Amino acid sequence: MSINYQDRIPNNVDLGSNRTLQRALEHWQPEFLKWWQDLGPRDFQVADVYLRTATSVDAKGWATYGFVHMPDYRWGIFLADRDPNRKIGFGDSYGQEVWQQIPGEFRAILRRLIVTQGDTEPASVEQQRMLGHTAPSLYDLRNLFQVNVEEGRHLWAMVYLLHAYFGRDGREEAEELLERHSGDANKPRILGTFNEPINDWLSFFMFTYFTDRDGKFQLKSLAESSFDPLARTCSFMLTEEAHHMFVGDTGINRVVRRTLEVMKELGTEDALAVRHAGAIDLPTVQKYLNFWFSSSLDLFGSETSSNAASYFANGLKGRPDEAQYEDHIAAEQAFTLELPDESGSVKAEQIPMRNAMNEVTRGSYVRDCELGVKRWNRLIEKAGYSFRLSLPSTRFRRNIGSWASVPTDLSGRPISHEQFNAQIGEWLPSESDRAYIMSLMHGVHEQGRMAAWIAPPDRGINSNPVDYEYVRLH
Ligand code: BYC
Repeated sequence: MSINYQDRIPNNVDLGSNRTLQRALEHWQPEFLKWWQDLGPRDFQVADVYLRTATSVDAKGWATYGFVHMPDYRWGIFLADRDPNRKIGFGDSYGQEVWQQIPGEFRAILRRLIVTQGDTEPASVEQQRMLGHTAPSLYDLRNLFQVNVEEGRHLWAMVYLLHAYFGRDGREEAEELLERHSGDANKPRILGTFNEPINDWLSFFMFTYFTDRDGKFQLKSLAESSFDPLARTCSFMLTEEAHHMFVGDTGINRVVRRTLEVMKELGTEDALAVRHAGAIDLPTVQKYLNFWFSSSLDLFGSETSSNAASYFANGLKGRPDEAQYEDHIAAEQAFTLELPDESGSVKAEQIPMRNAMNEVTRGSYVRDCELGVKRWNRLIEKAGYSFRLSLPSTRFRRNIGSWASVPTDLSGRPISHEQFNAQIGEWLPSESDRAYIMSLMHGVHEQGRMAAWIAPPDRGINSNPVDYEYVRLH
C-alpha cells in the first residue's frame, strides 16, 4: 500500500479505517512533538534542513529530498509490504502461518521486546541533542539531523505496534517511552549504552558505527518474528538504519584520513605532535573505539539466556538472516562458550544452542564490525604506517553477562583489578583525552568549510556537492 501523506499521521497501514486507533495516535502525536521540542536537537528547530523522507517502502522510496524544518518532518507509520505466503521461519512452530494478531500467551514478552526496542530510539536523540552546536560542517550537521528524525520515526514505528496491538497497556507504555530519559538518575533509559553521554563527534561516529549496528542486528532478529506486523515494521526500519551506520563508518574513515594527512605533513606519528597540529591521534581513536564497542556488546544480553531460548522456541525473535542457517529448530545443537573460571582463567562450557542465541547474534555483529576496522586499517597501511586499529576482545569491559565485572586486558586475558585499574587510562578515553577531543569541538557552520580534525567526505548527499548548503541557518 502506498504512503498516505494527506493524513495527519502519514501511514501505509490504512489508519483512516480504524478511527479509535487513529484518535489514540493523534492524541500521542502532540506529546511526541513536545518531547521533540524539549529533548530533540537543541536550537536548530527553525533551520531548513535538507532531509530525505520516505515516499514508499520499497528501495525507490527514498527519492524525496527537500528542505524541511525538523518539527515539520512527516513522521509516520510505514510497514514493509505484507507477504501473504510468509511462514514462521524458526522455533517450535516452524512452517506454520505467521500471526497477524498476538497470541495471548506471548503478549507480555512481545510488549517487553517492543518497548525495549522503542526505548532506544528517543534515547539516542536525547544523547545527541547538543551535537548540532559543534558539527564539523553543514554536511555533518545535516547527517546528524537525518539520523535524529529517523530515530524519531523508529519510535513512531514501535508506538504504532503498542497502540494497535496492546490496548491500554500499550498506550501507557507509549507514554512512558517519552517519560524515561537518557542519563536521568530517576527514570533512565532501559539499556546501558543509551544512558552514556555523547558530547563530541568522535563519540557520535563511534555510536553510529557500533551502537547503530547493534540496532541492525536486533532489527534483523525481530524482522524474523512470527508476529508479522513487527517483522514488517523492522524490515523497513532496516533500510533507514543503513544510512546511520554509513555516517559512523565514513565519519571514522574521515577522522583517520585527516590524521594521516597531518602525520605525513609533520613527518611523525607522535601523538602529541598530531594533537598540537589539531588532529586526533590514532591511539585516541582506538580508545574511543574500545569504549563504544565494549558498551555496545552488552546490548546483546547475556551469553547464556533463558529469555533468548524462549524467544527462539516461541518464534518471537530469531537469528539475524535466519535463512542462512540449515537447522531452524536448533533444539538438538550445542554451543561452546568461553567463560571465566574460579581460578582466574578461562573455561569452555557447552550449552544448548537456543540458550546461546544472544552470543550467536553477538558473533555475527562482531564480524560485521571488523569490516570497517579493516577498511580504516587499509588507509593507515597505504599511508605507510604500522599502527593498526583493532576490536578488543568481547570479554573486555563487559557489564552484562558472564564476563561482567571480570577484569581482562584488551585481548580478553583475565587480570587482577589492580592491573586493570593501572592500565585503564591506556585503554579507554581518560579525562585528558576527553578534554582534548572537546577542545576540538567548535561548530563549523559556514558553507564550504570543514573542521581541521576531519577530512571532507568523498561525495555529498543525493548528488549534491560536498559544499552544498545542506542546512540553512536563520
Ligand atoms: N543494559 O537474558 P538477558 C537500536 C537486561 S539498538 C541494561 O541477558 P535478553 C538503536 C535484560 O533486559 C537495538 N540491561 O537478556 C541503536 C534482562 O532484564 P530483566 C535495540 C540489559 O532478554 C542506535 C537482564 O538484563 N533493540 O535499535 O536475552 C540508535 C538479563 O537478560 C542489557 C533491542 O534491544 C543492557 N545492555 O536480551 C537508535 C531489541 N542487556 O528481564 C536505536 C529488543 C540485557 O531481567 N531487546 N539487559 O529485567 C531484546 O531483544 C533483549 O531485551 C536484549 C536483552 C537483547 C536487550
